[in-house]
Amino acid sequence: MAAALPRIMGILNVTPDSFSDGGRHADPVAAGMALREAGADLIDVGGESTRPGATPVPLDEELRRTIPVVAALSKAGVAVSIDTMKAEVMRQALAAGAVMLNDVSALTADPESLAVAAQSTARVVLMHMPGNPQTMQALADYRDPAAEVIAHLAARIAVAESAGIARERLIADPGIGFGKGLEHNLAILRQLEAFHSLGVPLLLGASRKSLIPAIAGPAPVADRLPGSLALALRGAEAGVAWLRVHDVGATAQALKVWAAARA
Ligand code: HH2
Repeated sequence: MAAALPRIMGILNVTPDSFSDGGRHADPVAAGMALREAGADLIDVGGESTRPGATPVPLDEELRRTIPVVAALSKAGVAVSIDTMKAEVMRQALAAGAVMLNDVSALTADPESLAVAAQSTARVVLMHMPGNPQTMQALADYRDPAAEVIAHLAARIAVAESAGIARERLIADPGIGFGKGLEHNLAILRQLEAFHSLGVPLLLGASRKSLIPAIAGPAPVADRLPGSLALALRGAEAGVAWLRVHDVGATAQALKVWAAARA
């Protein structure tokens, strides 16, 4: 029997400065519902851009942006994850109904986030990023990118487990574009299967990222759907459990057609 298709995490950035959809949603709740209609299994709500060099957002502002959206979508029966590095945002998002915590710092940025995650029953995405969004590109230095990212994620999984987060709740993500140059991203994508050695489901977030024009030539963010689909299918081929994408309907179609046309 063919392996299960990846599930789709639809991106809902409620930020003025996200690299691809910043400031686009006049009504974020309606935008989230539309992503669900288009085939998203879960909506990832984020109130702080993590693009290289992005300005950190104060706690109050991040709460103001995200919590009403998490609450409204959860109330409408939509599964929601919260994309944050702040324990208090996690805490309030969980209280508002979030079922997944997505932390690009793998629960390192805030000393309280391990405990908040441990006390919840939510799924937890641990992503690889060296340093933080301000410093990560300067830290893009690897001899064997895939092996080093796997080792970092294995260490974070061990820390999470010792803090009381059951392995069954963990998801690992190589963090495409986070403190990585083109060659590093490509090495990881080519060796994606090796990440299964971590023993937890995998998530891939490559949608609209700058490796696409770096590979294929200049394309503004709005014109990166073909490359995004190619990367989503690479993730599916490698057996990732989750794809984090902006273009939910197009990704769902690509996955269905790809799966049907395989043996
Ligand atoms: N990428 C971004 C943000 N959060 N979370 C996970 N788990 N994996 C990723 O690859 C990932 C992520 C960056 O993309 P986006 O949300 O579109 O932009 P921004 O950070 O500028 O809001």
